Amino acid sequence: MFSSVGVVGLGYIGLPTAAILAAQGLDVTGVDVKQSSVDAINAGQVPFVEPDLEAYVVRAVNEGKLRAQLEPAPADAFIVAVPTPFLADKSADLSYVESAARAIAPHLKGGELLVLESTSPPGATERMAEVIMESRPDLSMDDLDFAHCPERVLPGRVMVELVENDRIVGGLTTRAAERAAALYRTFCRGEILLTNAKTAEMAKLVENSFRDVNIAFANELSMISDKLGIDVWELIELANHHPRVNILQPGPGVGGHCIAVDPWFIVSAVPDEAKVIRQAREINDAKPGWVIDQVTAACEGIEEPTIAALGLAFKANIDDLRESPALAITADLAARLPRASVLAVEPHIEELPAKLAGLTNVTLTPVEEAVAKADVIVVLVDHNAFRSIEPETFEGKRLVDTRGMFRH
Ligand code: SAJ
Repeated sequence: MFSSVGVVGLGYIGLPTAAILAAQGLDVTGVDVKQSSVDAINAGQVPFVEPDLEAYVVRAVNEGKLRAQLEPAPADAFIVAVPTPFLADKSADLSYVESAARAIAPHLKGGELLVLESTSPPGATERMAEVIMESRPDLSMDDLDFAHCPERVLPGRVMVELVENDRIVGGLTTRAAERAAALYRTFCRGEILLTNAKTAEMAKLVENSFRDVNIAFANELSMISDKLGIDVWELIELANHHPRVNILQPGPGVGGHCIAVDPWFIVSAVPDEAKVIRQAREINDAKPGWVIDQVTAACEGIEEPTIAALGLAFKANIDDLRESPALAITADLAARLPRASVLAVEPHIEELPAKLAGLTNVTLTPVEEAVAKADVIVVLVDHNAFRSIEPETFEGKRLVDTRGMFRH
């Protein structure tokens, strides 16, 4: 079957996949364009935080089953796990996928399986095949197998979910899907579901769009409820007693690198049809602006307000600040209200991120001190660390609670 695999892109998904394949006894070549990542991995180090991953990498490297390098080497199968960001017009940037394909092409002999794992717009697997065929006119499509197998793991639980989650495998041909399923079966104990490549690409995008649309509904309800003078949290709690209703929670906007990005790939592929999906993105993207307006209004009449911003992460109980609406709101408030003093509270970090460090009116402050000093408190993340705050501490202060943590 497969005795060697090349994994291109050694990030949050590629490195764990490479390490778990190596643990099954396969010879794995990990490829990354970043020399520092290559060096770190060959020294048994992991350049980011992920529980248990380092132990896998150390073992694989020591046993000679995993080595990292800048260029691909011949292998029975290749997995491409490179970033797919979006461009200014919100369409997917496939340039990393294309350059990975060009790097792999010279090493193909015929008979290889090529899997795209990166979250991709419909048609991306076909595009990857096209790029390979352009580089290797001596090979035909029948000589190679192309499939898409989207990742679905949750950061922080990657090594567990890689093994336990069900996987969708979509082939450009049935043979490709079956071969890709055989490769993933070496380590995956979940169900492996076979389909075509385009459906697999869409399945991943649809999962995250489903969540985005439902969060947008909750966010819209929070703005409607504010106008009508009712408590949105109570409203949702009551409505959710219906056996077929399950409304999500409003917040300051949608962050992270998946849910706020993936729906755009659908919108840019089918702009005329993807109306709800686009509208949901727009509602969620507009929510931080609404929160900023609420905090600005709460500061009215106070000449030099002290604002406590509780939470900077993109969701509760993590330290990940990427695409965080809480971080964007805090930065915008500090810029919009230069006479205000903004006390940023984030128990999971030790120093302010670059986006805030350059602002003279923002200081990273412990929660008790920030709440005690503040005129206005804005709750941006529902970290467990904030649950111990006594509601009496808020007396005499103005509160904008985007997470509904302190409603009573
Ligand atoms: N959020 C709300 N209200 C809610 C739920 C979430 O405002 O009721 C906000 C969060 O605060 C956060 C954002 O949405 O800012 C996204 O958080 P999340 O927990 O919904 O999702 P992610 O981005 O951590 O992970 C998602 C997951 N996808 C789904 O649940 C369909 C995860 O399983 C995927 O693996 C991941 O995207 C991915 O990599 O695509």
